[in-house]
Amino acid sequence: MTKDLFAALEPSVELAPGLVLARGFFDGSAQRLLADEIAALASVSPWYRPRMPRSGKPFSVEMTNCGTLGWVSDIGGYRYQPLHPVTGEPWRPIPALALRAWGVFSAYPLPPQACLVNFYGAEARMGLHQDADEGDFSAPVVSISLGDEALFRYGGQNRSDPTRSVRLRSGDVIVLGGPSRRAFHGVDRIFPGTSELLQGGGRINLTLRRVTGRGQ
Ligand SMILES: O=C(O)CCC(=O)C(=O)O
Ligand SMILES: [Mn+2]
Repeated sequence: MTKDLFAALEPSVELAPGLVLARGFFDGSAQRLLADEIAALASVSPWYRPRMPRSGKPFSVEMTNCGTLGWVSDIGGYRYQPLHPVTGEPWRPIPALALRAWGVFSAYPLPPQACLVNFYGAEARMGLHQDADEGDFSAPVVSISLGDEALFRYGGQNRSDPTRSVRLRSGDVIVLGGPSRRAFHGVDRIFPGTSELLQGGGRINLTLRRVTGRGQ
């Protein structure tokens, strides 16, 4: 499997300082394995629809997590927590294939603690935001795309900075590190029917994160 995985690897492109796109990092068989692992984990840590802090407005994406901590959002705010907000059970371990991407791209000595898993149906999107709820910005965020293609928008450290867009495909990995660790980013739309990986269509995105600093 290792050989297959790396056979598909194209050179990474630095879209902006610290913002790296590794096209096709996961080949078809690795994508299949990872999608099956996500389906298995979602059967015990089910998808739920988070809500915006204060307004309580539902997200258009559904979420679950794996790892020791999961990112959740509800009327009370954003936070990381060790238990699924609906079942009250601990999150499942992060799949080994996802950890492999962290090992290749993070340049960080410790494993990720959190892996947020987003599901985008045909109409789902994610507004421009920063990943800023973590205690250590020296670790990057490593993001894996599976299923339908997505229009990913990225900008600078300020919401008003100019943005550019790139179309992400199944198997691509994006790394938000260094000067781009807190770059604004979001998903404007997905392109239904562009992948047959997920039964019923849609897109899954996994983001691997370090939540606490090295000494914590
Ligand atoms: O779906 C994506 O590609 C990005 C997801 C994201 O930015 C997040 O979950 O914080
Ligand atoms: Mn994000």
